[in-house]
Amino acid sequence: MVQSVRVAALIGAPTDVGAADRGASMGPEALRVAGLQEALAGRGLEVLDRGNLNGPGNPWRPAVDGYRHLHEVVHWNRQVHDAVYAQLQASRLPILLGGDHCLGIGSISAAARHCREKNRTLRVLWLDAHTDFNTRELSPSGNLHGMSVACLCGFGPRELVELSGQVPAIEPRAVRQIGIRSVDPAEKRFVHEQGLNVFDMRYIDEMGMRRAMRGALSGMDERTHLHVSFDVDFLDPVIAPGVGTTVPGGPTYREAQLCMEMIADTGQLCSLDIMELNPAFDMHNRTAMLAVDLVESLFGKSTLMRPVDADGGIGAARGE
Ligand SMILES: [Mn+2]
Repeated sequence: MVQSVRVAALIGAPTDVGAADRGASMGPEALRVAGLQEALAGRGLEVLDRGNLNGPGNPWRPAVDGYRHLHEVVHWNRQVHDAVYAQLQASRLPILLGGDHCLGIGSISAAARHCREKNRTLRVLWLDAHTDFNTRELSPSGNLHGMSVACLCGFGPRELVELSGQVPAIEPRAVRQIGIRSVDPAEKRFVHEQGLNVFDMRYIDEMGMRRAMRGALSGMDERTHLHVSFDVDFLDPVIAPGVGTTVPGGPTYREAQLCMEMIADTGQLCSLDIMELNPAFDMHNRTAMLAVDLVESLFGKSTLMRPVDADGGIGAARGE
């Protein structure tokens, strides 16, 4: 299948107002330094770098009424929503360079608005160590980067929940979460109650990444808009130390590559977030370079040409 969108637009959102640690604000530049634009161009995409969005600094205050920095988080998410939506309207593939994962609210709200207008079905793949399904009642910290998916599903502060122009922006059944291994106790019950589709590490351990991805990508058709929200802490910290909230026991290099390659095989990736990269915790920008390497696979880089069988499985690689 040929991808319908071949022009990608990079949108930097240099902020960490939703995070537990400072430093994700340096993520966009680290991804550029690691050669993201060149890598995408190497995959045959035309790449426009729209530069960075602007917004308030990080006031580093405690939670008020259960939320930390709500005003700042709303400001940044409005910027992100408008920028991502504008690129989708222009038939480009927006790539949001985070920034912490609270910005997934703005990005996915824009995708949801776009899909509604174009009569397309949104499928969100949330690659993350965390479910990000907290509310202010459930969250131990009040950090909004742990509440993104709940906000998108209609649970959260009005200004964030309403961003897409409809509440909820998405239904839980539009989401597939992969790589999950850290969920707060009360959040766990809420995930279950709302019926979120989660392929956690136990599932990946027992069934393999291939089965998880087959499940996560099942039921799509030609009208599906696939949005990938890639939190870099999805990856095992042994290979990806450059994030604020490392959780041991994540996907290995090979598992992550397979995940990205299987998404690429669908040919339906229409929007992407690369989130939570934190250069303050990284070593020689290696996590940024790994993220770029994985994004290449996400856009179809593979070792050899592979025939895809009718079942969606692959045959042995052929070198001709
Ligand atoms: Mn996250």
